[in-house]
Amino acid sequence: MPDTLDEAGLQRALESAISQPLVTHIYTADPSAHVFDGKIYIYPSHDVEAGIAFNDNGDHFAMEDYHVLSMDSPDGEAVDHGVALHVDDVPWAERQMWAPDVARKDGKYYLYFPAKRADGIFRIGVAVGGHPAGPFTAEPEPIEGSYSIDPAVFEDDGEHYMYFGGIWGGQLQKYRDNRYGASFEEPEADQPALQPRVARLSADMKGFAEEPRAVVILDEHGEPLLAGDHARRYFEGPWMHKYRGKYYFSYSTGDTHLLCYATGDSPYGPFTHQGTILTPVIGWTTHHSICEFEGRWYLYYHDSSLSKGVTHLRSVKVTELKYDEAGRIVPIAPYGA
Ligand code: FUB
Repeated sequence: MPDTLDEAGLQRALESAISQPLVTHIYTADPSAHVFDGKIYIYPSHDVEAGIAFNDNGDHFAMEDYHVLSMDSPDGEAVDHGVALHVDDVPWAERQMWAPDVARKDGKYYLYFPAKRADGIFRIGVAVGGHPAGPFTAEPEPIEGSYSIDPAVFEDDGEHYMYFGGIWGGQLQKYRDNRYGASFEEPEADQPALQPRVARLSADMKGFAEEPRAVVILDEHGEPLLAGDHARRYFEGPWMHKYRGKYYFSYSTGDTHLLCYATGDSPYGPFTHQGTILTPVIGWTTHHSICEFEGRWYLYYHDSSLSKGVTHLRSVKVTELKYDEAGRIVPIAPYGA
């Protein structure tokens, strides 16, 4: 359900929505949810109207700062803790503070965020704070070796892994073997799709401990998904969680507007595509996180229902996520079956 609904279709979708925005006083998107000390903290993008026309480069996503939300439970009230980091306080960044994430280590909180430098290239930065709601102080330089967008950090056995990357406006197609090439583009449809990246973080959480590796997503025959397989190939918005000992890598398919997932036996993959988590929402983008709270699982996601379909003015929502006996995620239809 991209942003092509007529007024009647929009109205029907709004009335059948399975959940409501967590907050309505600001627009929020790209929610990364974590439980710290029994409380849920949500790290969203903060959408704003900058008056820039829609384009495939994503220039209309002109966000300038981050707000942190917290909730005592998934059906509780969401509290906005105010500005946690502003682009003016990031020495290397000029604009477009896109989807962030946070990790905790040794009592400190690390906010990871993509932003564009003055030359228009996305890099990923880190800012450090003493409280999950911030404020955060940015490091003077972006993470060495980082590129593209959508960092998502996952802790496993005391190590932290950052997944990242997004195509089109997210610039992932401009990189091969971690090197930028102005002439690089998406592969042809019959070639393997572009792959997200993963890198283990250094002990101080401020850098990569290794060169980023490609995250391979396989089809049911054990072959890498192809670039032309738009309903299954990776586009942006990675997330990792672990359920019953398996690693679940989930992501957005971008131009086919699905959240889907693939499973594997290691945080590095490979992962085998399994199916859909969330069918299309109102608005072009779809982006999520998955977190466990008191033994139940929740999907944090966004749509553009509050703005009546304006694709860069989105609102974060939450709904319960269920698995079947075999560990398959039960697909969710955001506006009912
Ligand atoms: O919010 C800006 C971009 O839109 C994010 O980085 C993408 O994942 C998409 O949701």
